[in-house]
Amino acid sequence: MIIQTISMKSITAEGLGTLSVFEGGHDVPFDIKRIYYIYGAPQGTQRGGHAHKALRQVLWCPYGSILIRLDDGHEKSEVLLDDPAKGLIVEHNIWREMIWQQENSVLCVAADSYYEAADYIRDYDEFLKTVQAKG
Ligand code: T46
Repeated sequence: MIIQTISMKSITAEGLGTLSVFEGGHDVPFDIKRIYYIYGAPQGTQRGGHAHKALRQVLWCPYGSILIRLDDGHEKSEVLLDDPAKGLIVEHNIWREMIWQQENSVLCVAADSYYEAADYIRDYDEFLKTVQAKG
């Protein structure tokens, strides 16, 4: 499985912290239509457990540490988001799980489409059939 990460442009001002930035269509390979974020989760929280039929997203963790498990139906991989300037591109047809390594870690997501419940595959066997049918 090819893991696509981005290293955000980061500008540090002495004594004033760091500003990190990425742009849709430039630093990530799609335009951004929706942003959501997940916070207030205790350590050990596991979310996800689904794939998307078409949605493409970039995930990043501006605070804390979150393990992202990816599965394309053939191969599994893991990426640790523990650097506010690191982004992970998650393409469609990838089963994902997110596991909070640290309480109050924040997961931010920028997506290429508006929310659509019908775009989710929440059953793992259905996911496997979908990706295996595509070869
Ligand atoms: C994903 C991972 C990384 C909405 O109403 N609008 C939205 O834009 C989103 C993202 C969710 N929802 C509703 C649907 C559920 O009733 O919020 C509830 C929680 O969603 P879900 O259980 O899918 O949350 P996660 O953390 O398992 O997954 C989320 C995204 O849904 C998913 O697209 O890739 O984060």
